[in-house]
Amino acid sequence: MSSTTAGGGRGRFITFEGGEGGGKSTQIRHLAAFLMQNGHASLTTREPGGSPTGEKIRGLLLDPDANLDAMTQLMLFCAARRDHVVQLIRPALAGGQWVLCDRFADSTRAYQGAAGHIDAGLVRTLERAAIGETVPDLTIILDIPPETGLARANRRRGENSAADAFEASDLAFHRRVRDGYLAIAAAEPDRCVMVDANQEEGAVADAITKLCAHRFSLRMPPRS
Ligand code: Z5A
Repeated sequence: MSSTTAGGGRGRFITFEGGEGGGKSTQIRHLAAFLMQNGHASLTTREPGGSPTGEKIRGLLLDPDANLDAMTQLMLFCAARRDHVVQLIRPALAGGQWVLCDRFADSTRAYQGAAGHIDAGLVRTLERAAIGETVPDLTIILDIPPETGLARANRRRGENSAADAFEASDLAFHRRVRDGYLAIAAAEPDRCVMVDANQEEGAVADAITKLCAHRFSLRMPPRS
């Protein structure tokens, strides 16, 4: 988690979503810099994790030896999210910070719901219990073919380190995750915007900068 100084006014809540290796962390860094140029302090955080207790739960969730079934994962993700929202996200937004979160409730819909085959109604009930009114102002879904995203993630991890519990899932699982995100974007077009992540890093950053400048009336950087 990292944070810059508060700039006053109401904070905005922006979440980054998508399959493995889409470049969420990379793009969050670009957006935080752009927001800073516009005088908006931001808090960068992630799920699972973000709060001290959430990070402890993250250790359990990503442990490849834990062998958790999708229902156990669902409950742990929601417990971690509740703590994250209460301890970190709400106070930051109330203090005027913009919160940039690497994954949030849509990850649960896509991974445990669409890919893990848990009933969508149950996923949404637990989502509401976990987040209440703390719904993102904007969700950026970085869309990438799973083969490409997994190859990026493998390169970053290196050949000698073990995949986490989700990276180790088969390609069919990652395809269902992508389909899940496509369905979320189609169902909530005001909140969710799909961005093509299968392009060069700078091109993805430009697309996100333009999107946020338009959505939140921010100044575009001068052309270099
Ligand atoms: N999960 C879940 O099941 N349910 C939930 O409710 C939640 C999560 C919240 C968390 O893993 C796992 O938990 C996640 C879903 C599940 N697992 N999966 N799959 P994590 O936090 O360890 O990892 P992640 O969220 O999946 O992040 P990531 O995909 O590993 O990375 P990323 O943030 O999207 O990408 P990145 O780190 O910015 O970039 C990855 C690499 O690609 C890196 O080497 C970059 O330099 C490179 N990169 C970035 N952009 C580009 C472009 N444009 N071109 C080429 N290369 C690039």
